[in-house]
Amino acid sequence: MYCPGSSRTNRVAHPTASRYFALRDQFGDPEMKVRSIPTLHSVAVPTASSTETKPGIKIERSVTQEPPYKVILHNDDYTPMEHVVAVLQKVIPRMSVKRAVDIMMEAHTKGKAVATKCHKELAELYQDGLNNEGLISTIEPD
Ligand code: TYC
Repeated sequence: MYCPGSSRTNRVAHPTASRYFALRDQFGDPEMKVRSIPTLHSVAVPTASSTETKPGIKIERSVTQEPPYKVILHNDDYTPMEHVVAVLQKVIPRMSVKRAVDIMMEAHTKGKAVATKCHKELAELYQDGLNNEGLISTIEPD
């Protein structure tokens, strides 16, 4: 959601947040694109668009050729589980408590878990966000 000047969006204080906003200004809001396009990897720079017409409604869709990346969360022996869940929710948009708990438990029991999949630049942003909050994450091509 683009809300210029909104008090909810601090554009300078947090390095991860300000990089997010810079990317969003450059490419548009990835959250909006996910909502409007029902494909998994459609959060990057639109490289094509199509216009579909239903009675009285025009739907513009964009698609991307960006290759998908996995953001992988790694277990550690010291971070409290509640912190892991809170950080996942803070850093990754639309992360529900249930999904965050599932990801945290998978990392806890198996050593690692895929936190999300997205295009490379966004994956790097999420990796930085998780690691800056004390978690261990890596990215790799899907
Ligand atoms: N293993 C941690 C604990 O027992 C919890 C934890 C889960 C830490 C997942 C990191 O990615 C992680 N407190």
